[in-house]
Amino acid sequence: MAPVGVWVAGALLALTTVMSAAAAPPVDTLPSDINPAYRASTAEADYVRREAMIPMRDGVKLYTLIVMRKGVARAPILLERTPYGADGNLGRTSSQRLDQLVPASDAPYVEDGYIRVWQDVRGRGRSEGTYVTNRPLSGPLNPTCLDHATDTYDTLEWLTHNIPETNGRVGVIGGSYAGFTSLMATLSGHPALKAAVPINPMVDVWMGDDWYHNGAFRQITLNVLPIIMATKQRGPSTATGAVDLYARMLETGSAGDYMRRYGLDVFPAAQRFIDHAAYDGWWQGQALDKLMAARPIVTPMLLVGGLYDEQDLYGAPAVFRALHPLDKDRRVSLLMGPWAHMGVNGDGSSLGPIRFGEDTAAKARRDIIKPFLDAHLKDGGNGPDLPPVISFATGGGGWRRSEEIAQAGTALYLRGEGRLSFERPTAAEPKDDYISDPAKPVGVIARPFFFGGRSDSWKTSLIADQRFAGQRTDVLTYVTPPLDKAVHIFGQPQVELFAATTGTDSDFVVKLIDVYPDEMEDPDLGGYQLPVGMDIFRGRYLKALDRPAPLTPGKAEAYHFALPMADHVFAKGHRIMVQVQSSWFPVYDRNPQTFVPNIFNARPQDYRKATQSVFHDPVRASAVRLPIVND
Ligand code: PG9
Repeated sequence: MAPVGVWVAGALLALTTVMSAAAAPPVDTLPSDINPAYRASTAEADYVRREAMIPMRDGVKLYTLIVMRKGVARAPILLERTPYGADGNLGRTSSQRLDQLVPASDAPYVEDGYIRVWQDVRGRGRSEGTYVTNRPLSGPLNPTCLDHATDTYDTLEWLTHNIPETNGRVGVIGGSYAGFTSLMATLSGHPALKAAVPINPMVDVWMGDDWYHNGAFRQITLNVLPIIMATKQRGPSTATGAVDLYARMLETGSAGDYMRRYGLDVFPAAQRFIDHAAYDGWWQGQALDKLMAARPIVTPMLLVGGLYDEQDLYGAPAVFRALHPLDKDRRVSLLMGPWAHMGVNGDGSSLGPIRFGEDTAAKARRDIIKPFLDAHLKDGGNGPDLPPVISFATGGGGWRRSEEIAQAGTALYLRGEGRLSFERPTAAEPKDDYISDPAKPVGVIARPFFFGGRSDSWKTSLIADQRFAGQRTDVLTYVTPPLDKAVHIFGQPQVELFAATTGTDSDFVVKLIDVYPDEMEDPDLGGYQLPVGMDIFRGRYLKALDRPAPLTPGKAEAYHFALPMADHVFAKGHRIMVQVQSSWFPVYDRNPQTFVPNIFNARPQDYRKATQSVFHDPVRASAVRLPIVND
């Protein structure tokens, strides 16, 4: 039993505590151990780091990070305007060496005395102002006089007058969204802009980049929305957990249901996807290839595309196709490599199980991209006189320099008994049918489909072995005999599909595939069915891309659409395959196969089976036209 005195002291302390709590809150008087004066770079750092809030013409200031090796002079500037956080570009490692801090693909530039600049676009990161996703050019879709072209102009004006180490020559570079801002920069008209390297740029997000392909909605991209729209800083992707999105999206329903389930419908951009499901003025007015073709080609440009870009497969070739015929001064070149999205900045030795015999990305960065920038940005730079197209042919073709991209002139016909032939059908052949069931959509890859993280499925989805699909009864397969000589295609194959459905809406997916021999040096490649070009067309837009209309049940219609640009050699002994199917999940939302006003709001009962028919007869000769080149 404690002495009475202790009890009394305890009672007094408790009383004091109660009284003092009633009187005033406690104060933490300990000194802080945090010192914001800390700077990672010390006197031994080999670089200079500056930050600027650059004023735009409306007074909004954009956060701009400027780094360069100590001692540079008459240095070119390489600018990137990003929504993903400018100040995140000095964090590759923790070092006093600039070439160790910047992204690996930027090390050669800073090592070679470039001034590297990253800027948060208006309204993102540490920049002021209003963020508008892919802010349209000033004009019918943007009544302000403020866009990425004007922000670039004002930025270049400031950089060339406030960085004494510069030689006054600026290049812009960047990928994906920053590829979009790089293209917008070429419309700025600033005289200091001497070169642009748009990498996997977003160009037309309805025809073939991020959000739709020929009207089929790329719901998988919805997972990106919180990253760039939830806060000014880079946010997380959609909070689904690490799950098989094939299952999760299937159980959820329509793409609109997915938006609503995960709160993505709060974003104005998400609502715009629903409101502008067709190729209306909203999307047509932002088609950057067309906008650029309507303006003079002033800035030398090296467009970089990936043959296996799971996100922006369309953009770079589309801009090239639009500008090349107008490019009298040979200012525009296209570089295509066997890369997934942004793969040119990584290791280009392989993609999935496919190996390319060299690090194609390192070669492109070292021997093509940097010499292009050196020539246009360094004092006394000249050349290189790049050809219009530089491309790496998969299938063993290697690098090639070309004046033109080939036209798709050679028809490969779908024939009876699953044959594929260069011979057009001359006699009647029965149509081929399959039952398309929206409850069991064909996967983009064999399940599971993970988004992001270490098991990311998206990155290699365009190079995935297609044997999983060919086994399904709702996928039609047509294949040639083993080739007696190599067939090299270099351009966009053209689909000419004669098809009917018992439904009133339908998607058709056509896939051009290289079938490897059963026995290969690398057993993993034995019998591999390598996609060479694949795409989808949403039937409701058959008559007009801007006005959906129901299909007539049972009526054979001609579906004509392009497959993505390919540069591929079907080697001797390989076979060429075409697959036809009516879903491509979970990357694309399902077509309910009954015509509804807006598929984003399709109800469970709208999703119905349909019997699809593919015709291959003398009149309705379904085919894929190949852009064959003679090496
Ligand atoms: N093209 C990608 C993207 C941007 C914005 C919305 C959706 C996708 C990207 O920039 O990575």
